[in-house]
Amino acid sequence: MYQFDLERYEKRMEWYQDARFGMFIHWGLYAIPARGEWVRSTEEIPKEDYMPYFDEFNPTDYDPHKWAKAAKEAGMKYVVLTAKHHDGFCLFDSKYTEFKSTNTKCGRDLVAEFVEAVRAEGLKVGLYFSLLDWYHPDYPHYRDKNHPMRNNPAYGNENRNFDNYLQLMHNQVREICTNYGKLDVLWFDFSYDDMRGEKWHATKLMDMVRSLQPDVVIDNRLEVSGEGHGSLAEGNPKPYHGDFVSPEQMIPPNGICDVNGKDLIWEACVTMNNNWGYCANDHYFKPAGMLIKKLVECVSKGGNMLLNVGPDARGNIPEESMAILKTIGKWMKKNSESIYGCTKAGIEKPDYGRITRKGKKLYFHLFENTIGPIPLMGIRKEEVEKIRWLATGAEIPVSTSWVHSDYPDIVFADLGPDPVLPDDVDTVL
Ligand code: FHN
Repeated sequence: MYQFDLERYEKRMEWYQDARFGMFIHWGLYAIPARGEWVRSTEEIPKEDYMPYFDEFNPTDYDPHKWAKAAKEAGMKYVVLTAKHHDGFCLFDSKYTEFKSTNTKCGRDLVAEFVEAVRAEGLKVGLYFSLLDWYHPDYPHYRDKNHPMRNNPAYGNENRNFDNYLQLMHNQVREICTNYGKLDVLWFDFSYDDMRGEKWHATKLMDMVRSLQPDVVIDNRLEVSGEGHGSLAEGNPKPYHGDFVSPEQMIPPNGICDVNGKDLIWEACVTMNNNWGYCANDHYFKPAGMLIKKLVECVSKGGNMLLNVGPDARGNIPEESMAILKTIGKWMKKNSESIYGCTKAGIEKPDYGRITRKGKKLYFHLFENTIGPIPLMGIRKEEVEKIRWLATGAEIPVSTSWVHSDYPDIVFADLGPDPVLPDDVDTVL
């Protein structure tokens, strides 16, 4: 009978909760059509029309050391790569399929090179594995009246042996858990409708994963999708509930807790533009300052942020993404102390920004200028030992003049002239 081992769970989650910030990488054949990772589905591309991309795939610029360095310089502590996405193409040398990178012109085990490069930069290694597989003849197509492809008779589900598919899926998960060293994160994706839990033989799968990678951190998508919180949140954890909740393209308004109000571990996965996989005509990229504020928001609510890049068909991270990573890294160089190992502050969010906490230290992130002194709401003067600008270490003297007589629990930190430009996020200790 499955027993949720709280002590072991909390131990394996320590590094993950300290890390707070990771890189997601969506990369594969779909980088060639360059219209996002769902292109085969959304454009109803038959297998015979998708295979030319397989024949062509040869990412001559692929250098995962560059990717790992970019993640490290951005202040990211872990990197999660799509070892296999829904199109079924394996970036690793699976013996259970011919649809893999080692059978393309490049002939390389892209995952093997990736894990080696990420570890060389001292970062934690994560692999994403799709539960869906549009290439496998026994994977059923999702019948959806609102989706043209799924009503196409060519996509019928007759004569499919789902157990055959599950055998392949479990075998491939065993391969990635066996052949690539110690994994730090395993990111399954995703459950939907009745395709969840034991439909994937999830208990058996989780038992196998835990036997091979006992301390790997696993997401909750054997059970739910990006919207759901799953059985851990409902107080009746299933064997496959996973270790963290994985909200997608959104930051939960108040963090995530279970039915008893206990905080749950969560990670918001976020794209830089509007696509996970490379999309040549998606030129809207979220400003770096906004993404910094979103990272602070996640941490101020007790969560992580997994920020995505989608490399192109040659293996290069788009220039727009690299520029964003550099700007974030510049901010993190001065302010990462207010991110790593931090969590909710336990006091009300000020209207000018957000607060993170690490032990007895509070980090006030000033997202907008205030008129005059900055009220450190919810703080009593006698509680304040010192105030410093995090970026420079400069003292901001705490003096009685800052305790507002009408609001005794407010300490004003008088930071002198405007300290914060609209897009420049800075932090006062
Ligand atoms: O369908 C996938 C999608 O392509 C992408 O991988 C995201 C990332 O979290 N997960 C699924 C959608 O929820």
